[in-house]
Amino acid sequence: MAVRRLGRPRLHLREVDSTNRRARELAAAGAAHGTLVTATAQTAGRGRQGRSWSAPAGRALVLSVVLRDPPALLPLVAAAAVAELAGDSALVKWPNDVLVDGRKVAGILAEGRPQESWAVLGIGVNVAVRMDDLPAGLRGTAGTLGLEPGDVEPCLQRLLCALERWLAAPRDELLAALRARDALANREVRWDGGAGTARGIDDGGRLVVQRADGERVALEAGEVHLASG
Ligand code: BT5
Repeated sequence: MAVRRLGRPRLHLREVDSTNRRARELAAAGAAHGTLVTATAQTAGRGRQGRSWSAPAGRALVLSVVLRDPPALLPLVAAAAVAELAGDSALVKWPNDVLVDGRKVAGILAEGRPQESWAVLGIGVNVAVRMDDLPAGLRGTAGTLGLEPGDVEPCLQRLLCALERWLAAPRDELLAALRARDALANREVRWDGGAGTARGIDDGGRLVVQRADGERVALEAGEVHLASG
């Protein structure tokens, strides 16, 4: 079996503002592929587009890993790995929200420097989070794996193994796995600039959406919302 490269070296912090911010510093300073930053408590976790991520101390998995020469579909690779961790019933809301019973159990933030060919992949998973641990505004949409604090570290190890496998997997396998877990398939959605029905993920990892007039558009990136919620 191939030697696992993700997670070595590992910097574990008792408390940090954002593991992604810390890992980006390390990446910019030349950290090796696989360098991992984890934390027990993250006080200013970041989401996409300036949003924030809540991670109740000791109950959530928060990690950031430095990747050299990351694949083009990194967010989808990460989503496949996180969905595997979250179990057979987990679905992926393109491009990278992982849902269980329609609730978001994990968030993924891939940031990079294409010109320097590195990325920092940040993942937060609600491993043992109870709804009362989260801000009231999230209790209607957030979900949890429902495990115990002692499961955070085993989940990290499982996730790193899954990530390594999906990073090495052929694109058609990755896309097949995501299509089998597509939370948006045939659902009514809204996106920046339109509304319509989601029609699956194409061979380039784009989300295909169909407008009411029948025209199909492939979305490269960005926000897609379920029209019903
Ligand atoms: C994400 O952004 O979902 C990416 C989150 C990435 C967090 C990890 S933790 C380790 C690493 N270090 C960091 O600083 N970040 C990464 P986005 O798709 O923009 O979603 C953000 C939204 O998710 C928020 O505006 C909330 O509505 C919701 N949210 C925040 N915390 C949540 C939680 N614990 N569970 C479920 N939903 C949450």
